[in-house]
Amino acid sequence: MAIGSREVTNHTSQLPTRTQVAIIGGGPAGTLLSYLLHLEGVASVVLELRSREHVLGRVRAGVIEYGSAGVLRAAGLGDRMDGEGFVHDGVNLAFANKLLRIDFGGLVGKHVVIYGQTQLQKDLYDAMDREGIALVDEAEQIEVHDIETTTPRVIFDKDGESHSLSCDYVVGCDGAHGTAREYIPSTVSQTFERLYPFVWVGLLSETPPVNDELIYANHLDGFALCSMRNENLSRYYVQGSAEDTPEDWPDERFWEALERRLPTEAADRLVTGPSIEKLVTPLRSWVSEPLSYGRLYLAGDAAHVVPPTGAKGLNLAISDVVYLASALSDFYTTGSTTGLDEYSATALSRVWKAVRFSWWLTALMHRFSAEEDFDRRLQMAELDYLFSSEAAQRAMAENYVGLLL
Ligand code: RFL
Ligand code: PHB
Repeated sequence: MAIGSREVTNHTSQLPTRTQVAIIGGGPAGTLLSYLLHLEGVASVVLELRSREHVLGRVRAGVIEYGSAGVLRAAGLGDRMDGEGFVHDGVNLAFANKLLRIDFGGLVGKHVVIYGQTQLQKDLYDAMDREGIALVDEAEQIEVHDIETTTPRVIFDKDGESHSLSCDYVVGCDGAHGTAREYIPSTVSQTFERLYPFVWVGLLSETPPVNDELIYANHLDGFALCSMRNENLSRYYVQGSAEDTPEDWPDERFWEALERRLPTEAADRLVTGPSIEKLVTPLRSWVSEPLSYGRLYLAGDAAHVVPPTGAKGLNLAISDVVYLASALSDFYTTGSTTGLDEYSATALSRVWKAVRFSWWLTALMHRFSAEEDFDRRLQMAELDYLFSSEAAQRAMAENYVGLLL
């Protein structure tokens, strides 16, 4: 069978040829969507470019918002998160050698859960396997066809043969470097972007965390963040220059920079050790609108990227797919497309609030090289205001634990 210019070579394989929802990308957005759809009785197939080992090897997010944790529990995916994750009732901001604790519990009566994205991804794969939900890994050369019709199809290569999957809907969950969004015509789609002139250098080490809650530090040398995965696994980040590579940050340089940027009371407790992982990640805010076109929908990093400062990326992926699963389930149970028609606007309204919060926290906590005295004074005034105003702290707490879904 020829589709476009491509020949579908395999007619006999065990791979599915028809489903209700074809999902491109098997990260948290794609796999959670497939699982939520399964709970609603909707069939899907996930097509993932990489191997499972590769996906599980990516060290990424660590903070699960209050509402996201609720979604995972309601879906029956919360057991290991609740057993092995850490509930954090607050977060700390450091400035001028002082620590300010933002007390989530006291200010907004909520918390976040510290649980690695890698662990959540493993839980999602396990749940899919248990329920027999189809995931095709190492699916290459994915092309999407006929999204302007009611019978779209996706073709892809697996083990050197081309396959065709026909479906009712296609969802692009293929992350920031994916291609699904390119099927939305440029006459329709618009992107909004803000680049930041620095990177985060991240280090993972088998050492006890310096603090039992996260610390975000503003220092004249640059930003620093202390996070964790468990009692003996620390995750630290320091701000580096835009052109830095991991080789520019040998362990000694990293630890020295981190120690200097923390308030003395924390720095004195810092336990250093060899890094077991080091990464450099650029910071940007980026949104592609709209999130749908014809029968193609976008969710997660495929549609929007935020700087990690607010810990929002994974949480936005979760809220997008919650909206989308509910809209698709409505369609299959009642025939109504209202939820699907409104998906883009509904999701974008939440996305932009997280874009704003991540931008605000990034601007507040980093050292901008071209920073003028005026901008630095503004940063200091805002931090001073946060340190002294309960109203300002409540607004920060409300955003950090996550706005309502
Ligand atoms: P992912 O996780 O990138 O998954 C996309 C999947 O699609 C696959 N793919 C394709 N598959 C088929 N065909 C193609 N052509 C494909 N192209 C790509 C990829 O292999 C991949 O498996 O996107 P998703 O699912 O939308 O999830 C988004 C989150 O991963 C991301 O937002 C977070 O990791 C961001 N993030 C954080 N988010 C938080 O909520 N809290 C945090 O504390 C937090 N910390 C972070 C972070 C991201 C970081 N980095 C490295 C960017 C810390 C860091 C350092
Ligand atoms: C992490 O633990 O990796 C982490 C925590 C908070 C952030 C970003 C990353 O804002």
